[in-house]
Amino acid sequence: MLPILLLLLPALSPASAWTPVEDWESGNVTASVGESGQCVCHVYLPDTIFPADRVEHMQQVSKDLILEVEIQMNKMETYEGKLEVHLKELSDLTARVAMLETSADSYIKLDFELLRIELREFEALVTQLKDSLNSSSPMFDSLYTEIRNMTLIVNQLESFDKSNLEVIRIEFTKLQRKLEECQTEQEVIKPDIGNCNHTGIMNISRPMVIQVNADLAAGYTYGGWGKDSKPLRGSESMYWYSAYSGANLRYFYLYSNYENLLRRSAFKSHQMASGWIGTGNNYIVHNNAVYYQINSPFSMAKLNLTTSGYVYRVIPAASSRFSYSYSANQNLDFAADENGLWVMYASEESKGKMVIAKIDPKSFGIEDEWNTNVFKQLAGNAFMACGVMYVTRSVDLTTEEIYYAFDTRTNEEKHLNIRFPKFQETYTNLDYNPTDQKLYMYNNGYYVSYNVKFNKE
Ligand SMILES: *[C@@H]1O[C@H](CO)[C@@H](O)[C@H](O)[C@H]1NC(C)=O
Ligand SMILES: *[C@@H]1O[C@H](CO)[C@@H](O)[C@H](O)[C@H]1NC(C)=O
Ligand SMILES: *[C@@H]1O[C@H](CO)[C@@H](O)[C@H](O)[C@H]1NC(C)=O
Ligand SMILES: *[C@@H]1O[C@H](CO)[C@@H](O)[C@H](O)[C@H]1NC(C)=O
Ligand SMILES: *[C@@H]1O[C@H](CO)[C@@H](O)[C@H](O)[C@H]1NC(C)=O
Ligand SMILES: CC(=O)N[C@H]1CO[C@H](CO)[C@@H](O)[C@@H]1O
Repeated sequence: MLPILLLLLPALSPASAWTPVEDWESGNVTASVGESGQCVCHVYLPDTIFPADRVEHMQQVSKDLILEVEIQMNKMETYEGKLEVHLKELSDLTARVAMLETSADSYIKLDFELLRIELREFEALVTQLKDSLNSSSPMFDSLYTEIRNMTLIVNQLESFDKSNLEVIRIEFTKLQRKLEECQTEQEVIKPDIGNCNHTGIMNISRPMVIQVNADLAAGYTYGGWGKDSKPLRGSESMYWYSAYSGANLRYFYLYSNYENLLRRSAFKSHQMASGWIGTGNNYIVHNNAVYYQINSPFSMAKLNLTTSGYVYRVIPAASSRFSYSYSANQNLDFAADENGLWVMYASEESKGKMVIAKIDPKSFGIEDEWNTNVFKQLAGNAFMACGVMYVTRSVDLTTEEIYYAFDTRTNEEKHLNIRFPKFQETYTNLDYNPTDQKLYMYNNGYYVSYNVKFNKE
């Protein structure tokens, strides 16, 4: 398992919304809450010079590995179907524990080159993040220094003592868990889920950049990720992801929870059947079904993830001539909010202006439609929240703005300029999720999310 760095940026909510976090477990990974409410995590690396310390480290490592074995065993109970895979993991771990226990000098096989590549990626990620947000936050500086230091230490370790690398891996894992915890806490205290008693979006937080896509492919810039907007009971913590090197939907992955998303450990991967490959990347998951566009015939498609069955519905008026500005083929944009399921498109009749259509999930037909005055081709993307369509466009390489809103409840349109920073310039999927009031963006290969602040007046 390779370490995953997770960067948590300041949340929109004020500092008061955060509960201070105690020092982390053994103390070598600590997390604290910074001045502006952000999560600051520090990793202290072990001293690599004194072999005397090593014994102590080894004891800790053994404990951690035994803990891991326990975790693996719990997993086995939960995922009976994956028993075989976990048994293998378990025997690997057991072998490693046994090795550590019998000899402090034992060699633990780890791929230094991979670790170095991973560290270089982290460094590039932090640099990019820092540049794109033009931030002078001390959090970036300290992260940057820590990654640099870790790179140096990895280089030293390779020639010094390979077993210490395992300690670093564990430190990484702890850091990752700590950051996940910060994230979870933030989710737990999110107020007002499902409440539409407000006058619309007031502001969007800074982006939370989670990590590069699960295919680890920088070229997979066409995709999406997020959560089911109306999850089945028991699937509330499920995440989904799909991406490809072209504007197609070919594979779809489901993760039982956030941790497994980070570990790239999908519990289900679905290959789209022949004839049902999707186009554009404006798909969503709603009530355990994927809603997406197909081009033959040009129509809305639904993949029921429970049964793996497909159906489609043609929208006669919809045109395949109008796409959003960041990507071709994005003709049907699906969305789900507190009020249900939607699809946004443009038609010849509307002269390329966006039409909002409400989908009846039972019949998978259109039950109502609204014409708007916003040209689809000028928009970057669009999403629905509380029955209002919000449309985005680019301001510059690092800034996006919501510039238009159409309220289907009142038929009123509004011009807005709610600006928010982007991590990377382009994106192919942006959707609001009513279950956590977050925006999920697939930002040029990276998972990015935002908190949404509504105007309560
Ligand atoms: C970054 O911020 C500084 C002030 O904090 C400003 O002077 C500079 O122009 C900004 N750079 C960009 C590229 O926005
Ligand atoms: C990184 O290393 C430098 C010098 O080697 C040291 O001064 C600094 O405290 C280290 N920083 C962290 C965060 O470990
Ligand atoms: C909506 O919010 C306003 C002001 O916050 C409050 O006066 C009103 O009672 C609320 N209405 C409902 C239905 O909750
Ligand atoms: C809106 O959010 C941005 C971050 O995206 C933040 O810098 C700004 O202060 C916020 N504005 C208001 C009025 O809350
Ligand atoms: C998926 O199929 C199951 C079994 O037929 C059905 O109960 C469920 O409603 C379907 N889901 C959707 C979203 O169509
Ligand atoms: C609590 C704990 O394990 N602290 C250790 C952190 O790492 C240093 C060496 O870098 C040890 O001396 C501490 O005991």
